[in-house]
Amino acid sequence: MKKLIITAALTGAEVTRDQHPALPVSPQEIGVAAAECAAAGAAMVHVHARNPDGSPTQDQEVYRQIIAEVRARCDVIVQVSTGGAVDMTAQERLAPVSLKPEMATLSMGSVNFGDDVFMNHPDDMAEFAKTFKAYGVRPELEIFDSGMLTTAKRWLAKGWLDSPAHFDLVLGVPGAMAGTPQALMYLVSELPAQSTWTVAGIGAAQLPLATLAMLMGGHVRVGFEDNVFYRKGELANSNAQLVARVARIAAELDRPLATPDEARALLGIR
Ligand code: KMH
Ligand code: ZN
Repeated sequence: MKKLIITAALTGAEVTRDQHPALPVSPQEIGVAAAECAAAGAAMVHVHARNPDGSPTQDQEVYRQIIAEVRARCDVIVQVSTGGAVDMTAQERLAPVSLKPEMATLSMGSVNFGDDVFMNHPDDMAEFAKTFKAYGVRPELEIFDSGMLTTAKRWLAKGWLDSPAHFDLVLGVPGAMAGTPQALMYLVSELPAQSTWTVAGIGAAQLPLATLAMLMGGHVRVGFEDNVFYRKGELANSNAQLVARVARIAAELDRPLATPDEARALLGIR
């Protein structure tokens, strides 16, 4: 059966300690959370950096510390964010790529993001894609809406992105594509052949879309960045608790979990 890559999106840029008191914020807390998620079955962590006051930052030094704290504890793939937060400049967002992380996110277009706009000007995206290539960083293409997939396909055809690509289908952001099975099935039907993909369902969409993705042969992202609840009205204890639930369902669905090295092979990470 096809191995399942679980990604834990540990912190994000928007979630606050008011929303979840156990949100990992410091590099050390992120390292500890990553190790707990690895023990629960995650092969990858998606990380965002924060300042000591909890505000989001793309400071390279903080990312360097995060990667070191994770590496000191476990062998999961560390995927850094270049999405950052909505008010950051493109140059700011790109900073952690020069650390040559194994993987980084690359958003494929602009979208309303709650009450804000997540801007990804084509010129900035082209600069991101060039920089990823220069540093040998494998991109995960973030798809928040269907037009972004059309753009990704154009860029793959031009050679601005390498094939086969790996996609993250982010569904349920207010202002973007809905967190529904229909939306997931449509996007998957439009993916280029040979692509790999994962789904990040936001809020209440996390568990149903994760389960559907496992059935469809895709991979799964869970974690506090996308959802802090275990079920309606009940906070999850930890990121690892959300990973462990997916791992249990995966066992029932005959999707053995990929180790970090198996995930590297599946995703074409050198
Ligand atoms: N914080 C969002 C505006 C990513 O990590 O690449 C963008 C985001 C995507 O989180
Ligand atoms: Zn993110």
